[in-house]
Amino acid sequence: MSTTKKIAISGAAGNIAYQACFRIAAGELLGIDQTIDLQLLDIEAMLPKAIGVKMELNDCAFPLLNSVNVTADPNIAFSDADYIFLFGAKPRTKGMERKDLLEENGKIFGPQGKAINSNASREVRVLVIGNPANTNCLIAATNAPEVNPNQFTSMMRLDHDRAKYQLAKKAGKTIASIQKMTVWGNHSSTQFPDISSTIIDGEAAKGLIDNNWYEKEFIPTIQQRGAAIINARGASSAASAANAAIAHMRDWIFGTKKDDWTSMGLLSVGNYDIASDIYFSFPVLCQDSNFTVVDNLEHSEFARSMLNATQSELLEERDAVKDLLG
Ligand code: NAX
Repeated sequence: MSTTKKIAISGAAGNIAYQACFRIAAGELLGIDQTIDLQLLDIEAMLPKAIGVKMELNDCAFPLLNSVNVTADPNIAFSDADYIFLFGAKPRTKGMERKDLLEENGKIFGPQGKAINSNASREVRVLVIGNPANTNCLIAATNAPEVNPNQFTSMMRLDHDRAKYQLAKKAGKTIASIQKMTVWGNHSSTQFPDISSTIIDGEAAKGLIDNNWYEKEFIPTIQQRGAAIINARGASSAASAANAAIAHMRDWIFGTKKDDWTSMGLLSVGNYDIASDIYFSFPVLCQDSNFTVVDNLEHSEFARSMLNATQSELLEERDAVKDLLG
């Protein structure tokens, strides 16, 4: 058994964290030989609820769970943290414009970036889930100048997994038969779920799947899936989001599967002619807590227009929060 790892979770009293904490404590992130300390962060008003989560975690008597600490101070929550899940964010309320949401949440992620910069392990890996996740990630990373921006990523894995399921269902194949799915861009309705390089049971998906279904049904279904879940459940995705967050971090740490890749929001440095200095989702290969962008994929004219649309939205988001960037 190696040294205990410290995992910080913000938004600990919220819905996704409630689905994630127990699975992480059971060993689903780092494996059954790794002890962990959980460092739970929420706002002062939500601490009683977060303490309730801690009580339940203790009641599970998880053999790997060394300690659980609850705090409203990000400096304490991120202290020596090896892995950080930033779920905590303000929800969009009635009448709130997208710009207001960006500003409200930007105010959370700037100070949290600074707290990571001052307190977290130098090897920390940070996953931003709280929306608007890509731009919150940019804010957090730019406020942590002593941490490599590649140690910050934003979550696109739920979109990626949603796309795999819809494609497998359409093709009448298993999920395991789908490889090399990509979701590009922003975690929003402009995202571009792309099957041009996807393989189904060893064959190119494009040759098996009707293009009209792909463009007219598949893409909008993935783009709108979050809203469809809210309509069905009366609440936003929680268990599937927690599952995606764990899968994202696990692949980042331990590596993507052979002959496959995943989708992650990461700092663009101009790959595929995407503007730099936005957190944009690309196909990535992961190994030993690092990633590399999959290069040399071809884009049709249609694909390029989809990439441009999601890039434009991220550039607008970046402009809207420019005062909050470190
Ligand atoms: P909840 O509203 O249930 O929980 C959010 C929690 O964050 C609350 O307990 C709140 O008090 C806390 N919080 C607010 N400000 C905080 C701060 N400054 N520091 C620490 N905690 C703070 O939301 P939940 O359903 O758990 O969703 C969390 C976030 O994930 C939301 O922003 C949501 O939009 C986003 N999502 C992102 C997804 C993605 O794929 N990137 C998918 C799922 C989800 O919609």
